[in-house]
Amino acid sequence: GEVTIRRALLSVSDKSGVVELASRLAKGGVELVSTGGTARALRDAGLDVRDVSDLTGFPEMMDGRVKTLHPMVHGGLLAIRDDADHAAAMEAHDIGPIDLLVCNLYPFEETVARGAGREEIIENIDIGGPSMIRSASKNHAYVTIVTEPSDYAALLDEMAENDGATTRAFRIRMAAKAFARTASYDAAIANWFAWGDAYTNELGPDALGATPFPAVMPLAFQRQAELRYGENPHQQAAIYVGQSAGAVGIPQAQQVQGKELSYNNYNDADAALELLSEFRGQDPAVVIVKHANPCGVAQAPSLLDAWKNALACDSVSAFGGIVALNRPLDGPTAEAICEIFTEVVIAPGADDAARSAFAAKKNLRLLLLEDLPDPRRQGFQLKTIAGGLLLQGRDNGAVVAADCKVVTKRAPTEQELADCLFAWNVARHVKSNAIVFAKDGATAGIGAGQMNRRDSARIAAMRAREAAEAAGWAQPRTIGSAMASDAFLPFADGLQAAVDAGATAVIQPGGAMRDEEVIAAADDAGLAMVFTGMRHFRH
Ligand code: 93A
Repeated sequence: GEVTIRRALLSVSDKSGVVELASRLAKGGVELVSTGGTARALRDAGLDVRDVSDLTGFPEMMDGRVKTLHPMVHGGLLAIRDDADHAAAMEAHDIGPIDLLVCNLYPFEETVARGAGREEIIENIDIGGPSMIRSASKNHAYVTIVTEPSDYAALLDEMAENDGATTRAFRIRMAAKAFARTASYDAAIANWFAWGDAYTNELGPDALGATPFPAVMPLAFQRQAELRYGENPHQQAAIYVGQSAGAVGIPQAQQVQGKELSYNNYNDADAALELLSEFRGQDPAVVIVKHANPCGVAQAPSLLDAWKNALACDSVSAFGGIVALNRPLDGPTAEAICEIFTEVVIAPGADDAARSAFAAKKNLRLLLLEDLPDPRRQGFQLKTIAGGLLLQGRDNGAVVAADCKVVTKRAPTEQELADCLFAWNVARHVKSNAIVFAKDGATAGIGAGQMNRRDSARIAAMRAREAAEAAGWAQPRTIGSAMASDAFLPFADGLQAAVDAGATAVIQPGGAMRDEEVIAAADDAGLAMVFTGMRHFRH
């Protein structure tokens, strides 16, 4: 079980903590062998180090591409110590055992992330390091592998507790970690070839076979945190982050105050951020999300008014919601938000007055995220199903005024068209079947997640009526509003729902068998209707 460490090979790109580790090893009588840069760092600190080139009898060559790829290294890592044949081979070739490998890799992921050129990226594909890590990990019966500076302390503790040796349990734990590291490293490389390089090199993605979906999907995500629990308390959960350059999302946000984000918080906050990103660079906008669906969205000249209008849409559902704003928070808006129970607030910044307003709400999580993600960015969405994975490109399709085809006798007024597009941009972020009424840059009623479109429309209209009662308005805001439907209205009854609610304009994809009937019903009621030609299912 226990193996005493007598000789260590250190070869690290990230040199943090390596001098401290090596001196502690040397003090314990461990012989140090090292590659060029690492050896230099150790020597500079006054340590006695043997060069790997001395061990192999070959110089490090070809710009360092070949330095440790040698039987003197891999024999020393892979030999089964108590196998007679292996021992004989070691004896015959004068191969000394290597008991500890400390190795971390050329920074491939970081090189890609900072937008380096192709040649530099290729040069940062580490070959010798992963080879050694795999050799050492395979032979964990005898060899200890450490791939992260954050594990140096654990290694030293382990050796201190075991008289300079490591236990089998420790070596297995470290080997598991090491193989996960080489797997994620190779996944990052494969991802870059498939989805990075393929789109920028002179051959283009067709060189890979004209599909953006590789035959085997490599995933390279790092665990950022373990979460208290999943969607329900009896489910375990964790959050992982990818390595893509310039990623902007909830995992990248700075948390200023409040408890740790829960699984549901991440999911809801992401939904809020994705919807808010539709208002990137536009007038002040506020999004309130509950259970991954918006329950109020508004845009106004002031952030405070946007908040009030968003809240007025459905103040019942907003309780315990997630609020996302596209402008730095000011004191009055923060105070207004504090009047109702809110789980998470996301904003690009918060002034002192806003921060002190929130400080009184210990549990409220305040997240700052300077940039909003580009709503039209490319990307992939992944979903697990029993026995498999579904992968699709993210829904980055966009509809602008020029795409809207007027199909009724009456064309929408400028205000109606603006409300149509506002409702449309919200509807695409509502779980299907989605119906959204909007007026004057604010949602008036939202119907989400129903199995038929007419029910979604009824719920949206009912919400608007209840909001009017709660606010003491003379009439619901659906009167004179625009209605958006995320997919085509299959029957005239969906259109009738808009008429009943008092809407004067409708935006929908069109393309149903009974479009003619739906258009006729709109004309009969004097409604203006536009077709987008694009639908936005979201389940
Ligand atoms: O270029 S390599 O793929 N060829 C090798 O033979 C090799 N051996 C170790 N890269 C190689 N390494 C890597 O060099 C290690 O994984 C480590 O990241 C780095 C340490 O180099 P230095 O000690 O010169 O800074």
